Amino acid sequence: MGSQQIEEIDVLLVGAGFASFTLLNRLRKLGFSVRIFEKGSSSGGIWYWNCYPGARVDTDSPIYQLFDKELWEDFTFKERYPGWQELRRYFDHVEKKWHIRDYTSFNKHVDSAVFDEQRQQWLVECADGTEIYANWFLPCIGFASRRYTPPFPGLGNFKGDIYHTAVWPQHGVNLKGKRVAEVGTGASGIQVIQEIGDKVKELTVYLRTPNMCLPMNQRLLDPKEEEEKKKNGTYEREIEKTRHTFAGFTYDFVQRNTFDDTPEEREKLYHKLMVEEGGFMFWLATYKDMLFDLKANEEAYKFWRKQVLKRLKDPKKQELLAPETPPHPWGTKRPSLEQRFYEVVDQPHVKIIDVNKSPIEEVTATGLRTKDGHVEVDVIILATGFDSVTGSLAQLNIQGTDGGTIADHWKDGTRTAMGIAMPNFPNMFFLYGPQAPTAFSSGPSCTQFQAEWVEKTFKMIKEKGITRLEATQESEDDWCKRLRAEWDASLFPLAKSWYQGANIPGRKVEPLNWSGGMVKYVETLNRSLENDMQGWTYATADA
Ligand code: N01
Repeated sequence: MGSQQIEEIDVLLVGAGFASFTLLNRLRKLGFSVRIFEKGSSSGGIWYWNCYPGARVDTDSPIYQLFDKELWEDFTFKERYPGWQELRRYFDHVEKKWHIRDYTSFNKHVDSAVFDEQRQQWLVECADGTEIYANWFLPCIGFASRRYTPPFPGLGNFKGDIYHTAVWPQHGVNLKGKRVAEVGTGASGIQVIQEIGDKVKELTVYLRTPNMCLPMNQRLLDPKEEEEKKKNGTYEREIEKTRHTFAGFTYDFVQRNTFDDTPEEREKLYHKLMVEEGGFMFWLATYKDMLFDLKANEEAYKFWRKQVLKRLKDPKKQELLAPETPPHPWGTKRPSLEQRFYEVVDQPHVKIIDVNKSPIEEVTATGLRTKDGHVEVDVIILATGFDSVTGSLAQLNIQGTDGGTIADHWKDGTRTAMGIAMPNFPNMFFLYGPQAPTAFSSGPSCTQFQAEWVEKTFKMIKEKGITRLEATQESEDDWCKRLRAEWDASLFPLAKSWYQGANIPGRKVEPLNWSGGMVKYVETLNRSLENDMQGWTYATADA
């Protein structure tokens, strides 16, 4: 096909989740022609793929949604923490309200994108042969679109069924009465275990690092109460709070250090946060030194452990799931929110194998072998996570002006300008990706604050007639320096976490997320547009 026949568009968005939805709505209102390409057959982003048993979000209502009143005024979530089915219902609602389907092509797997200097456009190609020219290219593919499967020897020989939580069959799986092996205890693993634990015949959990789970304190929302909150301004106030907190939640660290309080005061605060309130408050509404000072962190761990031990009777499981010496400082790996996790795993038909002492040596036709023996199973569930944060973008063949791909750009380490752009990749912005607050934020907050900035930028693009916009090298260098300084001041480097790529053997260990908080992040983005767009180079049509 000759290039003259290829469709042209102002803005191409990749992925049909929160980020693309809000951008589509904003940019088309500014008069740009916009299209979404989505590789799945339906929208929802991560909530299309995340349909494993028990999958639900760890951010509570009402902030896990797009903040537009026209969306929330006639949609009410049923639970404080909605499950994946409910989130799909929400995405259907947004689709209808904003006519998203008219602008979206499903089953369009973007394979490559090359910047054409002559045309000042991206040529984007899909696996099915579709080609499109876009003036602006915005991948919105999240931080978890490249799953990770450990190379267990013999995995291909297993005669039963193997499922990865990231690509769970859309039609579901009947696990009733089955013997199941489950690997991984991140957010996905914890949810699967607590959901299937009572239904299966035997469950063997292969544990590498215990998750320092927090009680979710799930509850049904009262529709009348929610309607009242919408009328009396509570929704608006809660949403507004997200702009002023570290992680884009409605709550933030208390402005005291751990040892400013007496032991009794500390106990009271910890109890309130972990037991009474639940959710992430014990992580993100606690003393401001918890994630920066080891002694302060140990106090949090001691309290957390005491609570968990009360819920486990089996002394071996106590030591595995809440050891006296923590494997890493509390909260430096992502804590999961649990509902009955500890009660479920405490049952005798649930076994836990510590793979640090007994690594998985081989998967056989009928089960898994460690040095302690062979466990026969019908099903293996891999909740082993992702090539997180950078993997999503680096797996695509996106070529910049120097001919290199994003993976080439990052060969000596991840580098971005403010977690939203990169030099050599003009006219491209990515949302909810590397070096942004991504993993340290509530997804909708982060994406919407970034989208607000993109909207502002596109207003400027329109006003000034900008045809090419590129982050400067200085802007990237400066951001990498600041990011590293924030990271090194915290306790995060002390955990082998996916926050820094340490979950994938052989991968460079480096900070992948901005840990300096949402407020500083948004300020930096906004400042970069001031003084004739410092931090950017641009060209206009008449230049
Ligand atoms: O992935 P993970 P996830 N042998 O990387 C283990 C978001 N999310 O899908 O901790 C044995 O966290 C690995 O062990 P270790 C959320 O941000 C949100 O659970 O590296 N085990 C770990 O236990 C979340 O944090 C929601 O030592 C191996 C597990 O596999 C992020 O996505 C729901 C292993 C992987 O956990 C990722 O979550 C789901 C090996 N060789 C996801 N390799 C909600 O909002 C890895 N592991 C609820």
